[in-house]
Amino acid sequence: MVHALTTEVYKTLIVGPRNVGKSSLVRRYLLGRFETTYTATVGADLSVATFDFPEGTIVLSVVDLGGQQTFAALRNRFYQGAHHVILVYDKTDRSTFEDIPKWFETLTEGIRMPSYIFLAGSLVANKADLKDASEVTTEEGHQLADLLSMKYFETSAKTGMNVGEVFIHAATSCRTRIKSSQAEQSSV
Ligand SMILES: Nc1nc2c(ncn2[C@@H]2O[C@H](COP(=O)(O)OP(=O)(O)OP(=O)(O)O)[C@@H](O)[C@H]2O)c(=O)[nH]1
Ligand SMILES: [Mg+2]
Repeated sequence: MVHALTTEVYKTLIVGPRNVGKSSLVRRYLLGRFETTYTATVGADLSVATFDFPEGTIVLSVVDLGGQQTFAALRNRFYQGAHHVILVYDKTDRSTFEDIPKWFETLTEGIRMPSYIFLAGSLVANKADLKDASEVTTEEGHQLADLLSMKYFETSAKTGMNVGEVFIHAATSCRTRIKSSQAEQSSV
């Protein structure tokens, strides 16, 4: 039997405009179900995902932030110290895609990472199951992700498409980013 050698704890934020499906992605990943009715997240919902890798366990604390404008000040209080962000837009609502650079800017200011660590993140185009309603192309999504140095995913909280991949990437990228920046630090 293989015992985990280490347990590392990281914090990821799931952020983006209201109604894009952030809570639905978390619910799909952690509970394996989907709800069609929209219940806005009031403030923040906190949950934990655990990953057992051969190298050890990663505990990811997931901070799901309500996207409504009224929560802007409150959201800022959760940003600091995050290791990773999952930035979500709705592929069927172009205005949410156009808002992403503004969200990214607010996040990078709010997180206040030490200068030697880059913000690791993913750009997620959700509601990809609604193919006929798509208002943003895959190519546009990729281009924006490249511009922001984020990894691009197309997901559906409804079908579960790519949802596991997003959270596993969050866990593993926290580890590799932190490890490589520590190595760089110690080699200076
Ligand atoms: N078809 C489809 N609908 C989705 C998907 N993800 C979420 N929805 C629907 O979109 C609506 C909003 O989902 P939420 O997960 O509450 O959105 P949110 O981003 O958490 O919203 P706030 O908490 O207000 O920021 C709900 O009615 C969901 O059922 C998806 O992948 N496909
Ligand atoms: Mg929500």
